Amino acid sequence: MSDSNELRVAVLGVGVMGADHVTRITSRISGARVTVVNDYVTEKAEQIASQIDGCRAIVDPLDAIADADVDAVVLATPGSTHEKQLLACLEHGKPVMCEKPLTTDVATSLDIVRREAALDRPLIQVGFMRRFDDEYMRLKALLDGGELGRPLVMHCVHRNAGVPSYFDSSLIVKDSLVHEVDVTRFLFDEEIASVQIVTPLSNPAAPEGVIDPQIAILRTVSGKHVDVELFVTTGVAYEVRTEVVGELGSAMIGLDVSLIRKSAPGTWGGHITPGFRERFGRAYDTEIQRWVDAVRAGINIDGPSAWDGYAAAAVCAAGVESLHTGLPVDVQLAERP
Ligand code: ISE
Repeated sequence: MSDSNELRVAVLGVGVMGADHVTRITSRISGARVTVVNDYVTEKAEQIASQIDGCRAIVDPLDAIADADVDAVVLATPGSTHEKQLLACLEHGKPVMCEKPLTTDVATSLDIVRREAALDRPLIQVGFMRRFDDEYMRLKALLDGGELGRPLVMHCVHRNAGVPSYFDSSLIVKDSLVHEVDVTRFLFDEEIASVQIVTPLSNPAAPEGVIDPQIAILRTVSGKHVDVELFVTTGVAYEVRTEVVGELGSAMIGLDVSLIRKSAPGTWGGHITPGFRERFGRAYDTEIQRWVDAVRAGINIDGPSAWDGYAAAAVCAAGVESLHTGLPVDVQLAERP
């Protein structure tokens, strides 16, 4: 760490999420500063570095990880590059906050889990930000407190106004459903045993060949049922709702109820958050602040681990298989190291 005891962070990938993290660390997070940025669009990295005191752009991501001015790494690069970059972080002993996915397939995710397990302490945290959202934290506390009795069923809605042009049907599982996969594991503290993807009539506004909406049905090991409506081309706004039904009652979050306005002629209503950065902005702040604090304290992670990233990948792989067959598919999970 630097003389000022501030954590010196490299942010790799300064597209939408990475640039957001640079702003977050520079202006809202205490105890950390961005000393290195990297992006395959080198001009973008240089332009961002030029706006931050003491920050440099480094062209090669592996050089950025190894750099002597870097104590810890935020990975917001495309998922296909994560495996190599995570291995470099493990090799150099640098704590890393890795945006999902851990890697793009189950085998390489498991390999990362095993390699990390061979070290004396964890280095990898995975960016499932919903665990840091106030509403999800309150729901978790309610469930853990036992006031709803045993949870039996969860209904979820996950809608996006639109998605990038590279999105295909399987990314709706791997990039969108993955959040409800993690939420299920987080709220219920158990693994998911099987996944089924049901495909209703497709939205005519969805790009050619993209099956949207999709309904995911998850069954946990103890038999809890979770259903998720995934609809990523609504053209409306960002909607993420979660309702848990337990033996003694139910609880719902994500109603977007902030200011309700009533006005002539006889209308009332409010605003829906446009996208995930607005809806989960505070959760991202909490996630990064807690990660910075954990790294500075030498604990390195305070949130979802590499195992959580691997388990989510295993569930999504079963989901993609079910997308092709329409049948429930059992999740294959390795022994936890
Ligand atoms: C995106 O990558 C996210 O993480 C968003 O939270 C999710 O709503 C969206 O569907 C994903 O593509």
